[in-house]
Amino acid sequence: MNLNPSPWWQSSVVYQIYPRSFCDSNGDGIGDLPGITSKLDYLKTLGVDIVWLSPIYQSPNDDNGYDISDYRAIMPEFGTMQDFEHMLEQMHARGIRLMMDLVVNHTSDEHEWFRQARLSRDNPYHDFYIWADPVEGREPNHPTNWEAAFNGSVWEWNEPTGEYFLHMFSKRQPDLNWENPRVRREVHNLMRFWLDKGVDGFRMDVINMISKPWQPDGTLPDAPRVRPGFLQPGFGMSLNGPRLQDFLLEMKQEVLRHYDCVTVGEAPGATTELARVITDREQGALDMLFQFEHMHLDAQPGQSKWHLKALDLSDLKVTLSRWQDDLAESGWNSLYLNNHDQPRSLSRFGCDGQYRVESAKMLATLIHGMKGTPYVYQGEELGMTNFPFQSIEECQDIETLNMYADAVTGRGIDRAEVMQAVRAKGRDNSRTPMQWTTAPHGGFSTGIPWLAVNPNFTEINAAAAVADEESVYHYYRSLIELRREMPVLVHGQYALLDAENPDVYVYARALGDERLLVICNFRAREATIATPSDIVGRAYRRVLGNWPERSRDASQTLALRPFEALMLHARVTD
Ligand code: TEU
Ligand code: CA
Repeated sequence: MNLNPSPWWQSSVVYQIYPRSFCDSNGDGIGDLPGITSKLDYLKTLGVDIVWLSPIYQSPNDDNGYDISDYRAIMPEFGTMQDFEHMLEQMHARGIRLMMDLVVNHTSDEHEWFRQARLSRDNPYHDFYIWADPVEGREPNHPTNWEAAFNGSVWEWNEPTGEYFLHMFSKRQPDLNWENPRVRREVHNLMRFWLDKGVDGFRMDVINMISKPWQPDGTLPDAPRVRPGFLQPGFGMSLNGPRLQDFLLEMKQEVLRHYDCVTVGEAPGATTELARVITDREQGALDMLFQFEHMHLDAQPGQSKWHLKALDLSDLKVTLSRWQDDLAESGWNSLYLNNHDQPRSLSRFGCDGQYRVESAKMLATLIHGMKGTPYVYQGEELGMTNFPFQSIEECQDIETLNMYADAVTGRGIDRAEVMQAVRAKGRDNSRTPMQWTTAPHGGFSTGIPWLAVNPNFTEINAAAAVADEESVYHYYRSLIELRREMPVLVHGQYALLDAENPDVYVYARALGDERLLVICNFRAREATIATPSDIVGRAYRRVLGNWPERSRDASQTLALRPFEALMLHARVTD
């Protein structure tokens, strides 16, 4: 056992708010800070410990706030600095901590640094960004062949200086040059600005992209050619670069270690080896990472997320178990199935029709039973579903819009086929407004919401869920409460059981003589498992389940109903 007491964020549950879609207080159709403040009692009753707020800073909203033009100002649509301070005070008054989004791999092209940087090669801010000359004798003459995350080249021409600048996302999100110590100092300063205001930590956007793979001659390498044409997948080229650790350890030394705060680094392409190093309690720089391996399991291997594939449950077992096992001794996991970039997990891995409630609870059980810090994304606790997008006009997300244009206009792919991918994977699925009541627009706004509310709000909404003891909401409440009551949920060792079962995910948590068994049927039909040996012939207690309790004999097999989830507790003293 670790001699140091366990830090507060290890026994916490985090709730993510996407401010644009949470609650609109003034009828302009856009969620805002006073709207969030008005719902804090709802979050308090749910029981969450930390709120992660997606970006609320000044931004032209090319990527909904992930393109920041002033790190110290609040986006006027969301409110004022007074609104922010009031919200923070009200959170703290309820014992809820606040984790801010830190987006410092790139800025907006409207940030003052970039406005200056693009003016001339000798501007003092020029070196805040990443520039390269055209390559003579190649067509196109781009410095590398990388395709941006939101389609097109990562290189955009800047006429005044006669150079290209690098943008891993949209061309309005230029990447910062982390090799420049002045950039790092500016980032440290803005982090201190928010920590000194009293915020309790950061979720760091694509933080493992900040170190680029510079070659000795000062250029960046081409991506391997995996398909015809000039542009090749470029995202992976900028992940886990050579100086990532240096930059993060410096950030810890300069800023993080001076505050009692929590950090989670968003890290696509992170391996467990990297996570062990980065999230080691003594030597590491961050508390935990968002890894993405389990988010790629329903895409064709080696293809983009839009190439759909049904989830094979055994892939999910292998992946999540590896993260549990490899981080058992050092490092810490974050646990999630949803966020503002992912479709609703219920529609994705469960069933959003007949067994909506059962499968939402089943997926919640899977995640909240594991070792790590669970994240709940707004509306997940209501069992919100994907949106039935029929046409691209209903979408707002830059990733989806660019992909659609590239596929339909650029490559002549059938619209219906592309819309099928948008319905399955588009980021707007999770960004539709929070469904509060049966009032027009789900009670999210008295005006016209910036993105349409899912028509199923009449049935799926917070008011109905709070009133119904059997709702998904109350199940989440129970799970969150259990984490507070049962140390085995926080600290227990994880072990996968019945690995070969194609329908049911079963695992155990062990702490001292305590055993907690988590059993999740992923199918819309009955299934059977071998009774876990820890409970064979033993008295055990059903801690939680999503179907009415029924008596079970102590036989060798255990029968499960459609999407049934169980948490069973036993002591193995005898
Ligand atoms: O996401 C980065 C990321 O790797 C993704 O999940 C990304 O959305 C991907 O394209 C999904 O297919 C972060 C933010 O969470 C996302 O909202 C931003 O758009 C992105 O960084 C750029 O800041
Ligand atoms: Ca508003």
